[in-house]
Amino acid sequence: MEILVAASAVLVVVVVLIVVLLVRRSGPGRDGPGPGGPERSTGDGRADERVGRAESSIASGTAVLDVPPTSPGGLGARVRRLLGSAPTHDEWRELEGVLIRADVGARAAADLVARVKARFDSGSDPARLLRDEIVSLLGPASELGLSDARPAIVIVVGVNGAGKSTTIGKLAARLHGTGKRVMLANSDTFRAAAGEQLGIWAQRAGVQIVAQERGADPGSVAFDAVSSANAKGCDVLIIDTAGRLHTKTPLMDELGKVRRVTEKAAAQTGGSIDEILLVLDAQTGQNGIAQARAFTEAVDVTGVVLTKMDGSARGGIVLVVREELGVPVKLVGVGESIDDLETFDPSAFADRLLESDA
Ligand SMILES: Nc1nc2c(ncn2[C@@H]2O[C@H](COP(=O)(O)OP(=O)(O)OP(=O)(O)O)[C@@H](O)[C@H]2O)c(=O)[nH]1
Ligand SMILES: [Mg+2]
Repeated sequence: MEILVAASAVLVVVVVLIVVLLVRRSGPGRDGPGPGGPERSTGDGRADERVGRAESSIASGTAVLDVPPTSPGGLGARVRRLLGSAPTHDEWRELEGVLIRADVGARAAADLVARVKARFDSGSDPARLLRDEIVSLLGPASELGLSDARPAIVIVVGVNGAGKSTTIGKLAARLHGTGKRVMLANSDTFRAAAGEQLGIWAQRAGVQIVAQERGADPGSVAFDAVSSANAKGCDVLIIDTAGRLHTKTPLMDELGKVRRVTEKAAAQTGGSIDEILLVLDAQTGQNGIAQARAFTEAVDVTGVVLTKMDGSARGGIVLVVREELGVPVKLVGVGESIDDLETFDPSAFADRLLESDA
């Protein structure tokens, strides 16, 4: 009888122990939520995938150098996690990689890392330092420099579809809104519908337009437009040009000719070309630097307009353009409507880059 009671007591203890163990295993994390905890509970499949990848990299001993490229919390949060308070050489190298993946470009990335490293100490917030250095690399906000000549002249250049004509429409509306008399000139005599498209923008913006028949010499359109704008007392003439591949030498030479002819016409009216704006699509990535270099060599670009920043593009390319060519970003396109043009704000740009999913 006693043996039976003792055996039952042992059995009860064993069952209780098994139940306790099972409950603890199925509970919400044995050691609290941990870095991956909140993501799992969101039910976001991609987050689960990221956690999975992070766990497998921890298992393979590469956790530090193989941080998943789309960590939650954006680039800034990722930089904080990566560097901590005493970054190793490899972690600084990894920061360079993170920036390159955000389209910042190898040279600008190396420069930024060197700047952050020089200012870093154990109490620093690396994301804050990085943000400040991005702002400092971009330089102060740079307005359009339009002279008092009649007309002040802006030429707009860039590859096909970058957003030149749309930007011209928006810019015309903005200048018109400040009381300027604006004229547009269609030097894109190559594309069939170009004149019509620019005409629609002129109408929306409430400004004048000059155009010639398709196939006309783009240089003579620009030349005549300067005389016409001068005769009509216009304050600003904005010249649209055909989109062209920056690698096509004859097309780039043609652009050089438009600039020279416009300069000559401007000299006759006592003015000069005030701005040559290169329109860059924010989604372009590293090809943007090749575009910027070719256009700068052909026509001495004075500023960049970064378009399509209303999408998910980070626009890191402007850091490369600034770093390697010294050309400032002046305007930003944030949509397809006439009001969707903003003056470039380096601080806002840096904030956006650091908040972006890296
Ligand atoms: N979302 C968005 N779309 C834009 C922006 N700027 C231009 N676009 C669109 O980009 C497309 C091309 O714009 P265009 O202004 O015709 O480009 P373009 O450089 O003049 O093109 P080509 O004359 O053919 O070389 C159009 O669908 C525009 O609506 C922008 O800031 N945001
Ligand atoms: Mg166009």
